[in-house]
Amino acid sequence: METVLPSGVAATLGRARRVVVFTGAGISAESGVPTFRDDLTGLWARFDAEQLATPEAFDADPDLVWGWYEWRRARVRLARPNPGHLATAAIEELVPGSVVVTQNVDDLHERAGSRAPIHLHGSLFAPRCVTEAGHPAAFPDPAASPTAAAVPGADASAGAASGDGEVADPGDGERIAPPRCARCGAPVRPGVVWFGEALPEAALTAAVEAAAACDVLLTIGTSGVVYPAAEIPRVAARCGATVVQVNPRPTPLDEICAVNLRGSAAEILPALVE
Ligand code: BJW
Repeated sequence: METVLPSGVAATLGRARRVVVFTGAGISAESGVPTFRDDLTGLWARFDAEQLATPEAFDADPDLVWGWYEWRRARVRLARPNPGHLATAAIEELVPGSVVVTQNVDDLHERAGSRAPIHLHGSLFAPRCVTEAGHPAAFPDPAASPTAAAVPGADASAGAASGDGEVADPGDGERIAPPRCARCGAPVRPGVVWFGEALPEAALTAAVEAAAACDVLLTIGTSGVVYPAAEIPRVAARCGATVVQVNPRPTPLDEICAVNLRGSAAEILPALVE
């Protein structure tokens, strides 16, 4: 494959009318949010995400799973958008027909200024009760708002790489009992999509439609192994879009990408919008 520099991709972006920026955990890594499959420190060293991120795990040990999500939510609140998130928002400014599709459950795209990112796997900030009605639940603590304004120390414009707060080491697996739904008394669960659960239909449909209609899809910081999300770049490629990947390591998506930029999102994405 010919070597394409970020400047070549920048020119392609400059000509594009519709861009999809498809992101995974890697884009938030430099904000201090651990990825799922390549971080052998902290939380992920002790717990297997593919075991804990399941309805079965919550049924078996709700306090362990709720405690794990509370730790993650606290960590995200202290994190700040990094230059990769900010460059993603800049791409939306550059190409008005852009759509951000994220697998991430953090709110760093929003805090970086992205308009309405499509969250395929839900949000850490949208707990709901476990019943079919899924009543939205309040956060257990009033300070836990997802918005930048409510996040102490969060300053999207600064683009700092990581937050400056301390979050207790998660390795202890602190158990926290999930709160009860104010409306029906059922336990509250995290508002995320666990393995074996359907993705939110409207989000998935919007993501597939955007991928099918775009000229360029950037796939950023995802291992590309979790379906159906991993179909999104493949849909774009099948429909004739130029697919560009930003990732320090190879992934199964390499084969469908016209360009593979090996490196970190926080370093490479800003170079695409300079
Ligand atoms: C950097 C970087 C830096 C590092 N810069 N890059 C087809 C085939 C096989 C299996 C399936 C299939 N279809 C469905 C399945 C089953 C399953 C699945 O995909 N399993 C596979 C793992 C085998 N899928 C499901 O169960 C889905 N549901 C479903 O299919 O339902 C069917 C159904 C229909 C109707 C009714 C009922 C059911 C649901 C999937 C839900 C995934 N949920 C999670 C957890 C969310 C909540 C939480 O956060 O706890 O989502 S799992 C986890 O993986 C999370 C992520 O969004 C997702 C993807 O991970 P991601 O973002 O790619 O992170 P990593 O860590 O894997 O990769 C990070 C990358 O960044 C690496 O490549 C690094 O190199 C890179 N990186 N630093 C740039 N600085």
